[in-house]
Amino acid sequence: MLLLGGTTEASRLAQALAQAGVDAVFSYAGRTDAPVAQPLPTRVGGFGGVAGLQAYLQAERITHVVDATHPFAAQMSSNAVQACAAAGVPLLALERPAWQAQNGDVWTHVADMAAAVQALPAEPARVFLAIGKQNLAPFLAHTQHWYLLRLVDPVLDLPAARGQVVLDRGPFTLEGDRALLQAHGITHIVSKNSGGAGAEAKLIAARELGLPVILIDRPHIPARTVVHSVNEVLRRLDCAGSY
Ligand code: 3Y8
Ligand code: NAP
Repeated sequence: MLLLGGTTEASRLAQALAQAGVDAVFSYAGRTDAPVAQPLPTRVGGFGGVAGLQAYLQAERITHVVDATHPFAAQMSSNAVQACAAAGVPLLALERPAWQAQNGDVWTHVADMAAAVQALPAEPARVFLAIGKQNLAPFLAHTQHWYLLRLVDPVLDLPAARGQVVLDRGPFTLEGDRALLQAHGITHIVSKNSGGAGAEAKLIAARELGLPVILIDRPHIPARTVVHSVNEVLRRLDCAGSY
């Protein structure tokens, strides 16, 4: 089995597969300097597009692929759909449901990053940009705002007047995110609708503090079989070894 990872759910599935003695390999893109170690043999780096992934599936005699990548890893997921179809290898996606607004949430849903930039107010705000290190430039171009950035690796810094970088890998805690929002006097949060428990703390803290959240919709991913739990993946694997 090839497990396309990089999320909390992928790490949980890796634990279950290792315990079950499944012959699986864990795959990271290599986006961070020192990703969390996994209890499975691990490969790091791209495959080289659809063709590269198809060649990998054939060379490694992969019989099952689980795509447990992040909902915003749309290119990887699209490549997996195409390469698995071409190679005739069953594909299963392990995906967490999108977050749904609850009482007290002050959410503005936007379609993409550009729309998120436009959704910020004209007057100066103190914005927690919890979107990682990509896509920052369009936000920073609006110089009236002060930005709090949370990154995994120390890849950039900001002058104090423009904002501050916090290095943290997550999964995050409610206590930690509430303290972060209060310590920096945050007035707005920008977040992807990642779903899952690992990134949810900031939204719960925002609800408690009555802070507005600009929530970016997930990108489109081509149709594939989707399950929402590690147990469902294992159940499908057990049934005659096919999905
Ligand atoms: C390299 C592996 C685990 C997985 C943990 C989850 C939870 C913590 C929340 C905030 C939001 C953000 C970001 C985030 C979260 C989990 C999960 C998740 C968001 C690691 C990891 C890799 C990455 C890549 C990284 C991106 C960035 C996105 C930071 C490891 C820690 C913002 C997404 O510096 C970079 O280039 C970072 C790139 C893609 C988004 C971006 O566009 O910048 N994730 N994150 C994976 C690989 O190489 O294949 O380093 O250990 C994994 C996790 N990140 O095992 O417990 O499951 O979602 N990751 C977002 O959701 O908006 C942080 O700060 O509140
Ligand atoms: P992406 O834009 O969908 O993928 C870009 C390219 O990166 C892919 O075409 C592939 O390269 C390579 N790649 C992506 N994930 C890979 C994996 N697990 N193993 C091997 N190669 C991979 O991906 P992304 O959004 O940059 O995400 C990269 C990683 O970070 C993924 O593991 C994802 O689960 C994790 N992550 C992403 C986010 C996010 O917000 N995007 C959040 C949390 C975690 P080739 O075409 O060369 O094969």
